[in-house]
Amino acid sequence: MTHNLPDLDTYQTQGYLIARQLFCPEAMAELQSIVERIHRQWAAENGDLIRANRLLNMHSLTDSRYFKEQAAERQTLFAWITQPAITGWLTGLFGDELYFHNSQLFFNPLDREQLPYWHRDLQYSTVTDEAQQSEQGQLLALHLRVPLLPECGMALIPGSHRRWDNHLEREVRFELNGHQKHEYLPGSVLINLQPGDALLFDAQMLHRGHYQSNSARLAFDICVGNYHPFTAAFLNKTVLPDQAEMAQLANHDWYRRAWQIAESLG
Ligand SMILES: O=C(O)CCC(=O)C(=O)O
Repeated sequence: MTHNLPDLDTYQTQGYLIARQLFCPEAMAELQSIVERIHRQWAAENGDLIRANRLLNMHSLTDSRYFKEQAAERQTLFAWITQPAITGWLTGLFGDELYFHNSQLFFNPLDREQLPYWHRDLQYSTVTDEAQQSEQGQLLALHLRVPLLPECGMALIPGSHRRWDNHLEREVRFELNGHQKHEYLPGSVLINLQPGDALLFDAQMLHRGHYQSNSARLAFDICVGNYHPFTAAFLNKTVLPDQAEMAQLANHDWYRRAWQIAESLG
């Protein structure tokens, strides 16, 4: 497939890009069968945690714990993540310092009344809001969302990757002065995606899920970025291919860089 992929200028203005039908149905079917199996295993092992914490996502889908009897599937998933349609596009946009950081899967909460919440991803880490704000220009933390089902599942505030919150956004995000974190925020856009599409967005822009108009949701997010101590601290070696797996990959640059970062952190 040849594509006119959205460009860096648009990304720099909006903080997100949509590539329509980047993946063919066969590629989507291959991803779907692996991801759904991992999700079933995780859900079967974590029922209490899912209910207690009202979870709407899981992470680390490439962890070897999901492939004890499916070694070939792990190889397929690593190759899927670094297929040329993805690495070619992202390297063209951001250069060749990118590394694979992790993956996540987003689904609907069990409680269909549960409301989504505006956030910037590092908000739920130990990095202070002030530190995040001052490093905003240095951070490149990206999600490449690959929906397995049609979804109208993500709200974003275009341009919020280049600035910090205005007064209302801050009050909503931190639930100050009677505001709630799910409230409508002016300027937000709701993103419609079909299987085969890809949504690239800055993890530090203002965003929230959108659950209620999707009867089901299953969105696989590939997390990549450039090295920064705030995000690299969360890199876990268990999600990376081992040396034998790396040797079989046509393109292992993102994983090699991840290993270099992980080893440098000890
Ligand atoms: O899709 C969702 O439910 C929310 C996604 C999100 O918050 C994220 O990707 O960080």
